[in-house]
Amino acid sequence: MSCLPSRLYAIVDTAQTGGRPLDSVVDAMLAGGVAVLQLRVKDPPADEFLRMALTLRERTARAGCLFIVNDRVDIALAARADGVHLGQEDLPLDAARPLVGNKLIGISTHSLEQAEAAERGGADYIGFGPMFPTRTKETGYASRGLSMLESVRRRVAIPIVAIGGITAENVAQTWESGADAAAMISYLTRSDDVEARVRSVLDRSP
Ligand code: 3NM
Repeated sequence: MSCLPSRLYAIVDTAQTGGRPLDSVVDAMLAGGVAVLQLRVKDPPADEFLRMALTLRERTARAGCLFIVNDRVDIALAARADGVHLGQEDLPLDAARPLVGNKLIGISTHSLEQAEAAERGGADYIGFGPMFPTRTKETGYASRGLSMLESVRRRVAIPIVAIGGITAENVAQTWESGADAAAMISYLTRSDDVEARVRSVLDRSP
């Protein structure tokens, strides 16, 4: 049983809301049926990050949606999130686990070795990417592509969340190549109709 209840892992990035209030973007995502939501805020003051996280915690709880905080264990705990997502340069998994207890920990990975290390270290799921070219984040990696995703799938048993450049057009390929879920930022939010974008992805979900 995957710890992720949906094939779509939506990320709301405060730099990618097109100037709209965070709450309205999130409400549109939830109205469309998002069941896993991550809050991503780059380099914010902690008090601001926490305020946003608390607002999203309330909204996601009401909708029965899993809520994950990106990068920051302290904010995830203070906001009573369901989990935290950590990059390769964030707090290491073995330091985060005792703090987080049985909340979810996801680890961003970009290679087979990193994916295997995250599983060995007790991650609940991994992100794997960038699958395709993306302008949302300077990852420092070339596109990993579907065949690398298939290789990771063969070697790792925990849920895989594919990320990077995923849209309604290519999402099914990521699921077919072994991703349990697909993470999306700009495809969902770079639109006037966020709810319709969410539905367009979920409608393709097997
Ligand atoms: N992490 P979009 S790619 C946040 O490869 C992030 O780990 C990546 O945004 C990784 O859906 C990425 O707009 C950006 O392409 C994803």
